[in-house]
Amino acid sequence: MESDKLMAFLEGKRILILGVASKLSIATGIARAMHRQGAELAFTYQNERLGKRVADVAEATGSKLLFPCDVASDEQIGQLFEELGKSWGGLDGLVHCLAYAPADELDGNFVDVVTREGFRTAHEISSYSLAALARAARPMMQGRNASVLTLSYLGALRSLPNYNVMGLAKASLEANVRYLAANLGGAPWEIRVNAISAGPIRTLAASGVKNFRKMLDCNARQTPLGRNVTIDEIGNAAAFLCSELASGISGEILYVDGGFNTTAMGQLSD
Ligand code: NAD
Ligand code: 0WE
Repeated sequence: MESDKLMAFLEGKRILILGVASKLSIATGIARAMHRQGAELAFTYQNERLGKRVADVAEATGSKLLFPCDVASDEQIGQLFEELGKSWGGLDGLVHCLAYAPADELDGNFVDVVTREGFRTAHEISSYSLAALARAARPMMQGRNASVLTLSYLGALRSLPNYNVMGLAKASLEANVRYLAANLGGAPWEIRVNAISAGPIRTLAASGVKNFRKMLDCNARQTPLGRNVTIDEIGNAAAFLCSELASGISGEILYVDGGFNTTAMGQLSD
């Protein structure tokens, strides 16, 4: 117990987490890891349907701060920080763990299924929202070595079946990280902005995807670690990036994928 205490590296930090939808969410793994490191947490939920499950995760991580926020709404983004400001004077971390494209955009050849409307929605929810949230949070995050973190995927850089317009939105999200890092790094803001590019994990968002089981098996076999990563492993890397241990890191995309992105030809099977 004593040694746990010595190791806690988010003690005294207040961190807002967006994107919990279930106990399997990557945001849930991040919340648990940050809680273990002594952070104080607040959460948002997209709608009332998800509110109960977010409340369970909040309770398990010692938090009573829950706010609605659908990132499609400028009003809800503004309201979120107005309400959060009533409990917390400052904010040390913002964790953006959400993405959305209409389901029919993620099934078939990109060139056949992409639409103007699906493209707009995917980019608005999955990338634009990071800039909108960072701008709204900026006054609360100013001058305290705060950090913004988002979640990306290798489909930003490589094409793969069915990921389609989400790949374009993740490419935009990664550029978004670099521009926000450039704008918010210096005085008076001193805010770091980074992304974790996670390997595939079975979550609610993934369960809607055709053949996801097959993809997970194929991915595990081609990964240097020989297995897929867990939400707790993403959580530990996220806790590090939002801590003083990462004070020199900004504009970075950190791969937490068991090494998958570093290989070619995978493993030869006989
Ligand atoms: P998840 O379904 O648990 O979480 C997705 C979240 O997005 C949900 O909480 C949902 O409420 C939220 N969301 C969607 N539209 C929203 C909106 N308009 N307003 C507010 N919230 C909204 O799935 P997950 O896999 O944990 O996804 C979290 C992040 O991780 C996403 O950015 C995803 O792209 C990324 N990611 C996932 C994987 C994977 O394989 N699961 C791999 C790499 C990156
Ligand atoms: O970013 C993601 C998932 C993003 C996602 C998933 C859905 C499914 C349900 C965004 N929008 C929706 N909309 C829905 O209606 N991942 C990295 C996980 C993922 O999703 C894939 C993948 C992988 C990996 C979709 C196709 C191919 C691979």
